[in-house]
Amino acid sequence: MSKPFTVFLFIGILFLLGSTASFGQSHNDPPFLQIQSAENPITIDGVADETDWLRRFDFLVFKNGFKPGDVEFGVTQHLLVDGDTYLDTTTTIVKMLHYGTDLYILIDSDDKYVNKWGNSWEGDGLFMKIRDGNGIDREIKLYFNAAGTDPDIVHEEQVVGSSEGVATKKTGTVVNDTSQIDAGYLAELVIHLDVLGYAADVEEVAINMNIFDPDKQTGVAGEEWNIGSFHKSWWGTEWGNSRLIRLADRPMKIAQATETEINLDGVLDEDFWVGADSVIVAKGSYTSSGGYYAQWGDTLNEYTDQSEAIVKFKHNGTDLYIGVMSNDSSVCKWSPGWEADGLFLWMTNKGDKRPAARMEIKNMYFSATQGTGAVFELGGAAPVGSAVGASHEPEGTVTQTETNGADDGYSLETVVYTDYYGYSEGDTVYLSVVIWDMDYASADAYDAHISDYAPNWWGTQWCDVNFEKQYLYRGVVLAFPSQIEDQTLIVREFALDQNYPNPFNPITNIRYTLASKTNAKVEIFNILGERISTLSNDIQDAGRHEVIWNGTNDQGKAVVSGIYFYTITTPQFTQTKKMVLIK
Ligand SMILES: [Ca+2]
Ligand SMILES: [Ca+2]
Ligand SMILES: [Ca+2]
Ligand SMILES: [Ca+2]
Repeated sequence: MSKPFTVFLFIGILFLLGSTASFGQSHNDPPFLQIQSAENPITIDGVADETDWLRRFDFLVFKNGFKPGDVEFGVTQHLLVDGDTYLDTTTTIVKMLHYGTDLYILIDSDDKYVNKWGNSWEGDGLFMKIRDGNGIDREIKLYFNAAGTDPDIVHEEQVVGSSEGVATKKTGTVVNDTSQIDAGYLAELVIHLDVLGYAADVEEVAINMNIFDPDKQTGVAGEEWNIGSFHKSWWGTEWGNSRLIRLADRPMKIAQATETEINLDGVLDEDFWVGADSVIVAKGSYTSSGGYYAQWGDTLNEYTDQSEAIVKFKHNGTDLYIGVMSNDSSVCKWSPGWEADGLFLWMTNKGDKRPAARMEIKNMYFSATQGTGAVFELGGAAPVGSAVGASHEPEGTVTQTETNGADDGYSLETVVYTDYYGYSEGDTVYLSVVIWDMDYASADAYDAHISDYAPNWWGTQWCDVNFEKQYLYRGVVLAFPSQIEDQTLIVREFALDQNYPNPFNPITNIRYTLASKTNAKVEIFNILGERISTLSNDIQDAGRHEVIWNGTNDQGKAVVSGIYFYTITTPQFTQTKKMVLIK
């Protein structure tokens, strides 16, 4: 055993002691929210008429006794202080989006009494803290605290210029007046993360958030406890521990050019797939837009599996190559309906981001016969012959049955002939990617007490509550061979990121940054320090890079569950991190 492996073992022990890795997400008090990129900047005017607000994505509901739904998340805790017999019933919805480093927050309240809390410094509205780029929590407030008849909302911030907030009163709302029932208020807030010291590639920000709701007050001293009541609720703890927002969802990916013809067999073993620009389509991902999770069979069941898929992009001329690797543990069709596991693409014609008719490309497990592969279909207005596809199921996967134990996922290759849609090399192809995930839905084993249903997406097609409107398409650039991998990212120093997902089964994504053009070797080691696999070893450009490890060794054999290490070695820099494979 050579010297570096002792170091690996030592790091491993430290990680074992300190690791509490978890990537599940509860519908009450979620530890993080996945924040979708808005298609356009939001106008901060207290009017939520932007299409981006109408789309379907995760949001918080601050309400006493709230029951969470598919995308509606309950917050951490509530406190109701009731000075008389009045029982507050306010619902406050908080939605978040981002556009680059601008974080948008929408507050939609149906508060029956919008007012200042007696003559104190408090009042109805939002009180939050956001951790800045130096790790310091900064307060931002947007609340009705001015005295007198019907004042406007007050905006306060600790870091000057870091935010802007505007509210409108709903029709019938008069602030600091108890003579009638109010209809509530609507507020918009933007937080400029760059002003708070974050770089353009910020992925995660810690916040906590309080909604304060005093009622039956007119802003007069002495009313606080004698007449009124207040309800407050918060996400995080009231002023302490934080929750995370994940705001990657980059709306653009770069399909690098290859001159190698794809072998269309569903197996992503062509050299060009290594390091291809990709999106991890999954709940809580830093790169995809969102999704939802439904247990249609039985709301009481405990099954919470949500598969993760990596979607990769390359191109050869105007042929767009799309590769999918999924760790789906139950590969099947949803036997009560038409839906099935797999890839569902919506295409656009060049210059038309709001197509009049659906253009569908499906590479999905529609055949209900046990052991069958994915079925490739063009649907809607997609031109005949405009795409082809194939699937591959590893040995451990037997589709359309649950009786042989958990499946080992699947992989897909799809080629879209984008010239059918009017695109040329160098263009940005607008499309929407959905990865469907039905579990325990096979006709021979459908179990209403277990089955579930979880589409996740990049872009989105069914994004409003009616599943049919407010389309959102993401861009894939058919890059000329000379184009830089990702011009939007700022390269500062060498870095090796934590793999994602982690723990994983069996696919994980390893990202790193090179400060200069150099030879970069990425290798996988087991806990004994034996090299399992070499993922890359060549001269690479400065910038962000990523490689996928699919849980196999250099001989293509699947490795066992356990702790593994990945290491990057360049002439200037070397670093090792731990990851956990759980089957
Ligand atoms: Ca607005
Ligand atoms: Ca109130
Ligand atoms: Ca292939
Ligand atoms: Ca599935």
